Amino acid sequence: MIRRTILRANVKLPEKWVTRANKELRGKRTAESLILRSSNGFDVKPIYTAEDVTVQPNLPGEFPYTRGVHATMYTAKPWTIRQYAGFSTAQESNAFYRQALENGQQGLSVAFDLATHRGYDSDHPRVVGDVGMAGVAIDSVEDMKVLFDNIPLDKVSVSMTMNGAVIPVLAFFAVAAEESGVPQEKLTGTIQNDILKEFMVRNTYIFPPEPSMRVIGDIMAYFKEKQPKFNSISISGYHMQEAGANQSLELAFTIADGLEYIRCAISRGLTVDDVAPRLSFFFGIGMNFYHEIAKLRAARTLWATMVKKYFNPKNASSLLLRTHTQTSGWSLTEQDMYNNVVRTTVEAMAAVMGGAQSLHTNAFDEAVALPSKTSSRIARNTQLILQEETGIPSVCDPWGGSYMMESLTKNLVDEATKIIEEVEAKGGMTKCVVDGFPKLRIEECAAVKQAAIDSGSETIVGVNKYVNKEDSKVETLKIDNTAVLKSQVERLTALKASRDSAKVEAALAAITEACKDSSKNILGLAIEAARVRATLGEITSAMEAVFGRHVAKSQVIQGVYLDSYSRGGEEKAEDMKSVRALVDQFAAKEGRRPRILVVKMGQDGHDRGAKVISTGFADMGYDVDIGPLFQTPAEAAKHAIEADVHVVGASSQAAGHRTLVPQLVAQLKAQGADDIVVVVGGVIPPEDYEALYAAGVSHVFGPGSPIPMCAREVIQTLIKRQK
Ligand code: 2CP
Repeated sequence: MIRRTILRANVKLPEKWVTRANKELRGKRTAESLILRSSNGFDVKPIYTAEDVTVQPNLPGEFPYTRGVHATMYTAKPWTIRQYAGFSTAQESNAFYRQALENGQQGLSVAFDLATHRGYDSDHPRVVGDVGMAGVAIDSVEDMKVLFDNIPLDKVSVSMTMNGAVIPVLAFFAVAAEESGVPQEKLTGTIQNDILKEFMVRNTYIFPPEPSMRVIGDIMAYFKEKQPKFNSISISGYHMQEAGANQSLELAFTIADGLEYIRCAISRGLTVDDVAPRLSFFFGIGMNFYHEIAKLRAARTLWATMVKKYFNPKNASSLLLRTHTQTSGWSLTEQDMYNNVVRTTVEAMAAVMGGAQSLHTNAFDEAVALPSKTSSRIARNTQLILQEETGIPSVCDPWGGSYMMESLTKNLVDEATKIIEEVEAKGGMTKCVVDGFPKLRIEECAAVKQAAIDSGSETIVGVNKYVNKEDSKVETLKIDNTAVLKSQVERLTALKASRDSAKVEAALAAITEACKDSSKNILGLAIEAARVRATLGEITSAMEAVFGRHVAKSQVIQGVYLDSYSRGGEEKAEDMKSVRALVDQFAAKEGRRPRILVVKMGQDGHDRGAKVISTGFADMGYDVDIGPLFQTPAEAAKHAIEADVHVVGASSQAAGHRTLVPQLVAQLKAQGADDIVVVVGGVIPPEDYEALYAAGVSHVFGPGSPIPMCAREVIQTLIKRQK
């Protein structure tokens, strides 16, 4: 059963104020009607007073660190400007990093392509559409050396967003540094390595949950001995927010994941103080300004309190929640794209007013493409302006003591505590992830939010209100996927021809053996394999031989979209009914409901859009089938034919559509099913529409397309075909 997360603040308003407010409102509204009840499940009162504050927080640097992990915070050292980037080849990404560092960036953050994330070498047939597209392609230590060429790894800290193929990537990094003269003990940075949230939302896992936790245990143990300055995990709520979680779910599941990682370390014979000081966090920062600041304050409070309660560490550093933050990618819109600069600035302000240690600001064009040089510069400069022009860093926890901020912080702590206790009662996050309850809670939140936007009850400027009718076309960066693929395949061929195959085979066999024997450390052996030039795909396969590859189950939630959309008013309820009537009309003639298969092809695991669309279409009477993640076009076509669908809807968030969708259409045709209508939705730049139509796609729905409109256009097409 799905339970709605609603945080009802103390909605008592001061009597004296209510009298004044009602007088001012002259009977047009009541004072109580000014309480904001937003779709994220939180109430915000129009006025807060001393009565709302039950706890006055300690100073920054004091338990439970609500006001910050350092006494001096940004007055002594501002947050790190750490922009997440990577695309195409290692050579191109290296040039980009070096220029960014020259222009004010302070730390690096590597984005790998989806093939690398999922443990495939660039020449694997499953990844033709993914190589170099959403990040940089890394197949071996040779690529890693090019990536960091002329970057001093003993001075610049490096974050790497890697979870599935974390073992080969860490191994390549260590060997690349070693061969450039920097020993492992001097390396500073962070590896994301947060596999639990991958099963909930991000989906770039490789192995099933239990062996994945074994891998994390190995990494923590290895770092303690050999790479002690490196943060062993970046426990990430960011992706939960991107997938639709509200602040309390994001907070609770992230903190609960952190507790589970400490338990994992303890089960390996480590102590809380061996690992907790090098656990770091990562939160998303969206447009809910006050709550986002409160969320970071609540996160520090919760972590310190819970780690003390469950593990009672001796080292105070074990209690500190240090966090990276990123402005919300989901809040960016394709429509009137320059509005995104403003959104990102507001979100960045919330992140630093909340006391983040490190920040990535999104580029305004990321709603449709990888950032261009210009948009990357504006994103970086947004942070430089906040640091150097505004005076914001000159005060620690500037909102501390505000009636509203202290009240919101406490509400979030209380609500998240309830959810964490629910998780603990179920046996912790690994168990919850396996039974799927966090994923469903987040998906439900996403459907409610989307319906509120589609119905107009929540405003998105330029999308559902104040729409710009003039042309505001923006030039976006294009990656030549075919050229990157060709260059990677050539590099792989040359590597394989030049190495000692017997040594590679022995190193890989040792990894496979270690996967069967938990007293051995897989990372240590992978470093040996990287030294003799084993590839990322080979190291992954050596592990997969024992661990297997995880296949997730997808479920469609029903009812919540309809419910939330209908709250947008009578006109909206009628709108849904009229789509439903068309669906019924089709079904009456066809003898069955219109059936749609929603597919995700390639290695793109971002499934928020696919899930929300499935819920919305199901609520409008469609029969919905969701394909498993990571299908090839041939597999998707076969699935569509076997499920006897009328429509295939391909959801694309990682630029794979240009290669994969034409292949899907061709596969349907080749398998004699060209009567199946193909529609595409997601992050599709306008200049790609024509090519998709030419390939045989019937509709393209870009970001911000309301679901009832999509459902209506699709059913109208099906009805036309019936005649
Ligand atoms: C900082 N320091 C201070 C003070 N401030 N010392 C005294 N007084 C102060 N006021 C010290 C710290 O203790 C630390 O030293 C050093 O300065 C560096 O500061 P930091 O605050 O730790 O910053 P950092 O090195 O940048 O580290 C920040 C994080 C780290 C959060 C701990 O984990 C990090 O950089 N994470 C980034 C993760 C990331 O980029 N992820 C990519 C997301 P010591 O270390 O000696 O204590 S993109 C993901 C995409 C979207 C995806 O996943 O798909």
